[in-house]
Amino acid sequence: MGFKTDFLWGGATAANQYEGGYLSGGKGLSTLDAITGGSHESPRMITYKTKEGKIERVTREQALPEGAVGYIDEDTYYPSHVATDFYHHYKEDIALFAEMGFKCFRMSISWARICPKGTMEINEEGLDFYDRVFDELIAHNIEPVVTINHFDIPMYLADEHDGWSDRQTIDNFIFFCETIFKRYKDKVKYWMTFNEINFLRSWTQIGIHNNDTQTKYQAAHHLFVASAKAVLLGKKINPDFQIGMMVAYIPSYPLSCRPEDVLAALQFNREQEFYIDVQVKGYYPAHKVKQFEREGVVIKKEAGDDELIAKGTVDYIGFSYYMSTVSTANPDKVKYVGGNQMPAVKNPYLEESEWGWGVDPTGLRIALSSLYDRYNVPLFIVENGFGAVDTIEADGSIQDDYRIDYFQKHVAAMHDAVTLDGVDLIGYTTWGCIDLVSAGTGEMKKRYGFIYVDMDDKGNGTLKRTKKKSFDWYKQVIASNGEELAN
Ligand code: P53
Repeated sequence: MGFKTDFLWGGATAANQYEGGYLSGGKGLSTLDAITGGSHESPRMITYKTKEGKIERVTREQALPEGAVGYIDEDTYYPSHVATDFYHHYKEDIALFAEMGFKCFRMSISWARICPKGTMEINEEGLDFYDRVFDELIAHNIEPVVTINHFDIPMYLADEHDGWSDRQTIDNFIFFCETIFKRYKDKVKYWMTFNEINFLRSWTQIGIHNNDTQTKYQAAHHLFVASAKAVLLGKKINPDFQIGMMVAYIPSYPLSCRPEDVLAALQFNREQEFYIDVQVKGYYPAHKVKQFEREGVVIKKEAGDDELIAKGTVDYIGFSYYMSTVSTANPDKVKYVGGNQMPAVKNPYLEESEWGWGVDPTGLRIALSSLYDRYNVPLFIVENGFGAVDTIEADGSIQDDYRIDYFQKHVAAMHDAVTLDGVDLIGYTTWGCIDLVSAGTGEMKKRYGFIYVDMDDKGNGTLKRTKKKSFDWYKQVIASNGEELAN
């Protein structure tokens, strides 16, 4: 026996990287509408206006001055504005997903499309857009899987409330959740609250200006309370809802068997597992409480927060898996390589993508096993994939055998985790099943899709869709429920 008969095969996307239509149909601005493209060498930049009216830029890792507001510069190209235009191509795209045999499709709802300022005002046209998308999916027997919030926040909330550092953002978010839960309760069953909650990227993602540790962890606490409230509310609205959390899982290996290296790897892994602990076990783990004490981080909690977090635990763990990493107690002694989230120690046993991500299918089996052993709840791989430059051949075809190779190995590792380790895996959605904007670099040329979209890094292109070689390969994988992986 291999994968379950109702295994959720599909693909994954996010509104700000795929949808476009950034001002269409009454949508408000999102923080990500003010972030430029970038590349492997040059970071994406946030454009903002200072209190004094000066236009300036910082990277996502840097703080914005107090009182700064997001700004959109007329001469600058912002990839989210058109992205790959799902907004106008959803029918065509969904038909292609159906042709591949998708059982599910992961997408996110743009908060600023439903609540333009993030406050309690609703934009009916935004709700109507997602109604049409869900209806189209359902007509093709594709189960929608919805990320409630993927990497952004309405710009107004970031600028006027300092995003998630303000406790009131919880209420605004819950209003948004209530609106979409009620509206789509008979169309959507699978939800997850915050995409990659362990990557708390300052202003763009959580709307905070000052990104010191204290502010970040206070914001994280508000995210936890919001997630717990969303779970409890969702279950009231429809007890059949399956509501998960979502984490970027990058398992880390010790560089050597030196106990100090092993401890360094444990500490690396624990930092991401902290977010799972809170949302799955329902409490802050002891090591985090100790770290807060040591570092003078004081989390302001309201009465009842701990109970809420304990009660509002999630149904499943959704996670992204792209790569593994290596930890050492002597970071100065080693070479650092790519990965656009964190500097990583090179693993000599692995090959890397052009963007320095270490390709490690066995790491996926390790991830699945450690997560299942530790939490014992269903797992859902909601992102996995290979970002690469694709070339169009003279005959118009795209021979992406490197992508097929990556997926073959990862699906085989999943198969082992299910059949040999007994992991309860409910689904697999490959990242960027159709080409979209890279979150890390803002590029188009870092492509993940089975479907090519004619669009470049500067925003030129016809947006025409073309099937790559991997399109038929994935179709065969789904048709055989993950048994036939041959190219
Ligand atoms: P891009 C870095 C490391 C692991 C996951 O990433 C990451 C990132 C993003 O910088 O994010 C997820 O586009 C994320 C998606 C993103 C995808 O991985 O940088 O949930 O939004 O596009 C791939 O190649």
